[in-house]
Order: sequence, then C-alpha cells, then structure tokens
Amino acid sequence: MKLIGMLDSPYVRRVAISLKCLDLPFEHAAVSVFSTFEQFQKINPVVKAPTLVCDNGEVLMDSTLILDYLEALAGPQRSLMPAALEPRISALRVIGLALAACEKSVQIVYEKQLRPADKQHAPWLERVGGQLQAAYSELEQELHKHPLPQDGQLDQAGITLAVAWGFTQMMVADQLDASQFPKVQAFSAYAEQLPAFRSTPAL
Ligand SMILES: N[C@@H](CCC(=O)N[C@@H](CS)C(=O)NCC(=O)O)C(=O)O
Repeated sequence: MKLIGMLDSPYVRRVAISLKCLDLPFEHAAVSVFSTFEQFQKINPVVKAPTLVCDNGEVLMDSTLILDYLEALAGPQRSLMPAALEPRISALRVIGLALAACEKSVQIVYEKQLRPADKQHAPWLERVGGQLQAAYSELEQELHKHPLPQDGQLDQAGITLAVAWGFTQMMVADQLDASQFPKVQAFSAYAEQLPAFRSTPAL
C-alpha cells in the first residue's frame, strides 16, 4: 500500500507513524496538495492528504478512516487503541482534542498564508486562536488526570497528541505560551525521540 502526502501535514504524519507502530509495510510518496496539486489530483481527484492507495487499488482518505482500516488490517493484537471501555474513552478524548488542535492550527496557517493580507478576517483568527488554546488546555488537564505511558510503546492517543503539538509548534508557535502546557510538552518531547517519530520527521 502507498501513503500519499507530505509529512509536514500532521494528518499524514500520524498515519505514517501509526503504520510503523503497527508494523505494516508501506511505501510513502511525498506528493504535496499545494506544489504538486495536479500530480495529487491524478491519484485522488479530491486532493486530500493523507490519501492511502490500498493493495487492491482502492483509494482511502481522512486519517481517522485510514487508521480504522489499518487497525483492522493489523488485527487486535497489534492495535494502538485500548480495548477496555474506560481507557478507550480517555484515548478517544485525547485524540479528538489533538485533532481539533491540528484543525485549528491548519485553519490559522491557511488564513495567514493562503489569503491576501487585506482579506484576512481578524475576528475569525481570534476565534480559531481561542479554540486552539482551549484544545491544549483541555489536553493538559487530560494528561494530569490520565498520564500517558512513557514505556517505549506508543498508542494512538500518544501519537496524535505529540504529532499535533509538533505541528502547532512548527507552524503557529506564536499563538500559544508553551509553558502553560508542561505535560503536553514533556510527553511530546518524549515521543519525538522514539524511533517511529525520529524516522518520520515533519520536515
Ligand atoms: N480530517 C482530515 C483532514 C485532512 C486535511 O485537511 N489535510 C490537509 C493537509 S494538512 C489537506 O488535504 N489540505 C488540502 C485541502 O483541504 O484542500 C484528516 O484527518 O485526514
């Protein structure tokens, strides 16, 4: 199977790291939704990263849906999601918050980089910035309540949290005071030095 998309996308990066943690072999094609739009369009006319071309030729998109397929492919023994209900709720909450942080970071990047300066809408940027701040505040509280394990193994909550934080720091660090999120920061620093992260750099 082939993963299409640039690793500077947090969605592509979470899938690439998950593939490694699930021990699933894959090829990666670093095709950009911006600089190589037409090349991307030939693979997926909707031009969404990540795109996964499955071994049977079927084309999947959306990181969470791709991960749903990869989990089924890997089987329950290798799952990155807890099976028991309580820890699963915690994991789903962390993943949801981290994906919201990714989305809000991306919206700020698009607003600032894709719109002409005179067309940028300050109230929208303020709203999205507040939502980004709220997502990381909630994540920080979540890690106080339910610390993520730092035992060399990664689960989907840990992968998505650390990928989100790395992306926000890389693209819109000026939006947040990182010192307000010591647990998020510490867990992300831990994850970034693990082999699956180190071999999948965002840049
Ligand atoms: N919910 C989607 C979001 C994917 C997404 O928005 N990817 C961006 C790249 S970071 C993209 O494809 N942008 C191009 C576009 O939306 O036109 C997911 O989890 O995969």
